[in-house]
Amino acid sequence: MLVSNIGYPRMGRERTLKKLLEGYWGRVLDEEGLLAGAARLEEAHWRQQVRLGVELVPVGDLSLYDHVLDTAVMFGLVPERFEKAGDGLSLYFAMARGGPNAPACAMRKWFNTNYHYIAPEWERKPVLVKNLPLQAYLRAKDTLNGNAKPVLLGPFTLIKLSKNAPEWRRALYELSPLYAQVLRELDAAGATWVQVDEPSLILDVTEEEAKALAAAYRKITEGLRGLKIMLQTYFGGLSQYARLMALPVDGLGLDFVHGYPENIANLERHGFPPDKWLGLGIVDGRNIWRTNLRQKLDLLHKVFPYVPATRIWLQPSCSLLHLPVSAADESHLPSALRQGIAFADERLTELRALARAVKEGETVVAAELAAADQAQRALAELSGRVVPAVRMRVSALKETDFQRTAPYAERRKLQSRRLALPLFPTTTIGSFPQTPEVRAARARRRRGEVSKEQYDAFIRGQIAEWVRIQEQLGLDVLVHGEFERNDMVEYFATRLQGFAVTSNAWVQSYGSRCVKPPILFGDVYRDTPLTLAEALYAQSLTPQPVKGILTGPVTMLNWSFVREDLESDQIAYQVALAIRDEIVDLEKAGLAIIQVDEPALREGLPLRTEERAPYLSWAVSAFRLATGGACPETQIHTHMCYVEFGDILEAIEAMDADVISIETARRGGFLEVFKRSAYHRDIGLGVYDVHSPRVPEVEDMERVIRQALDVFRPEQLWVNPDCGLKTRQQKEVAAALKRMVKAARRLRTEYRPD
Ligand code: THG
Ligand code: ZN
Repeated sequence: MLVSNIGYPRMGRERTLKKLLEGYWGRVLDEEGLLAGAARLEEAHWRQQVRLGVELVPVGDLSLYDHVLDTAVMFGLVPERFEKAGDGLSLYFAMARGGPNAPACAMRKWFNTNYHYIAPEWERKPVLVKNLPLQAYLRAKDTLNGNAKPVLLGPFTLIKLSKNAPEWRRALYELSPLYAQVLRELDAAGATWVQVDEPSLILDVTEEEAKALAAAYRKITEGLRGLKIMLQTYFGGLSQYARLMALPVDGLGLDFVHGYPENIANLERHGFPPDKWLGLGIVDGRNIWRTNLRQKLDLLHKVFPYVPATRIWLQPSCSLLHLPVSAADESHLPSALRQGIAFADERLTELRALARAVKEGETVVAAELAAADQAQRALAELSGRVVPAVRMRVSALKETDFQRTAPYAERRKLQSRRLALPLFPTTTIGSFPQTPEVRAARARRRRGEVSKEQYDAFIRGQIAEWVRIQEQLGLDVLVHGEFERNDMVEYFATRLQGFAVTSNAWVQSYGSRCVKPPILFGDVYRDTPLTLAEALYAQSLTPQPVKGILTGPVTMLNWSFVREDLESDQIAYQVALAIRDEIVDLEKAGLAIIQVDEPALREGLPLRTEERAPYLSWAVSAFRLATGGACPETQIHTHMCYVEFGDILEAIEAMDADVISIETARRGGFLEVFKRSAYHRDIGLGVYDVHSPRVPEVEDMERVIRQALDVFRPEQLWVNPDCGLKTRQQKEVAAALKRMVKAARRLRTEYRPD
């Protein structure tokens, strides 16, 4: 039995890779400096994994931006528009981030994680440009000796994640000889194992696809002398297990955490090929709770009848890319909580303990087992884990709590009378630029260099300035600007009971960008208002309506590390009740419009179709519970980003918000979806793309509105940028909004209300 890893967090404990990349992009570091820095980081990660007992160390997993992009470039899948982008790093980063006159390749979510990959585009036939796993293997050989396991994204998944790939059989046919070449070169260089990642195999794979894969893998692995293939799947169980276990590879990596109990059932029903190795994903690579080692030993004993220990590698359920590096940095957490969590390094330590328990007997690791037991107990007894009042409130919920007190049509009348807004009302999504000044003030407050009073006064100054700017621009519905918030989820988590915020638990989101997901460890409730002071202050400065901005319950869950001892719906309802209380407070203070953002509602959608309906059911209910306490005269908005919403339009309707704004600027085809559905509620049109520094023309925005008028009635439409403006420059924002208001006014004179 060997301890194996599938991938290690790239950024490093001090986010070294982020600093290297941003240094390179900001031209304070040259190419040589970047590559040397990355090589040092890579080697440090290898040594660390060896130190922690890993016997098969993944190499080639430290990508400079994204491993899917690496694979695309390796096979020459470079779109025409990057012809002038040079080669090497400049081409690579142009594809990731955009180059002169060449928009970046699309960024998409990596399965149901918070990691984003760059989607390959097939404009030409793939060719083998460079053998990246071979290069990684040669770099690692001296440090790791026989323990280096090169990692490579497999052809099936590469095709599934690509844009404009040819018909999949043809694409597979084109790629097979290239993969064969990559593997032959690794074989010749003396590599013993290669990990070929095929996470797409956990999706709904057809029988026909499974058959075609067998032929492709036969071609890919033909004539290899010593090199063995571990076909690695993760994020779920295999629905085509019986066919896939027969693929001509030497090992099958299965996820027994997110694919539990499906993969156990697969073993029991179909057995395991006696000539193959099993990569047994046994500790969680996605969530941070310390492993119940005894439970996992039981699991191992269920596997042994089908696979002997000598043919098993113990692994995390997936790459550790999705975890922070080390829980040792979180010593400020309550000690029971600190003891109850495990990040990447602690996961590897757990694997070693499990392997020793099997090989040397449980007494050898008695101390580890006892500590894990103790941690489970401490976590269960953690202060705040169970708050009876919260449990009682949730269990007493009635159907009417999930409903507004008046139907939409009636609310609409009441709200339009109260608000008396013009046709095509203008607003923004909530945040205004987080200038260096704002960030510096927050940093000073964090370090205790300024008092709370001084900091609050600074924030009030920002709010006042932007209320004045918004009035001058002529916007109809104002916002306070969110200057007090860093990441919205982290901000709300610091103010809610039941959440803990970490100090260094960074996880890569895309490229050099990271997030620090809060830990939802206990029963959630609100003991003081979350946003009231800032919203109220803004409203006190203006007669115009100010829109309160809150983060919805589903997004709070999807962007946090969430406890596993309570069902998701129950947790979501707790968060929803806290938000519901805040809405009531905002209402009492006189706010007439409240937006509850759910940017992550779509991304929580389970990968397998059969799990989607139950998810959407509780997700929609949680939103309805959060907003159901608002009186009919209060207008509830919601906002969603990056939504492929064609498949959840019914759920969006069921949320029963009065107004919805969707990030649309980069999505053709969204009008089609709405045309088909005869959507009748108000909709905030994202009339320009906030992710581009370009200031749009009045005519561009006018065109977007006119196109929408083919599908919507004028009375349905709001006019706004397609997302928050926190990453933009102050000057750009004012210029763009000025033109946006102008576009709305032009149309207003044309379409007077009847
Ligand atoms: N918040 C959280 N998760 C998210 C998003 C978010 N997941 C999806 C999407 N938005 C990812 N987008 C981003 C955008 C910007 C950044 C991270 C993820 C970002 N991060 C800063 C960085 O890495 O420099 C760190 C910010 C900080 O200092 O707090 O800019 O919006 N939870
Ligand atoms: Zn958005």
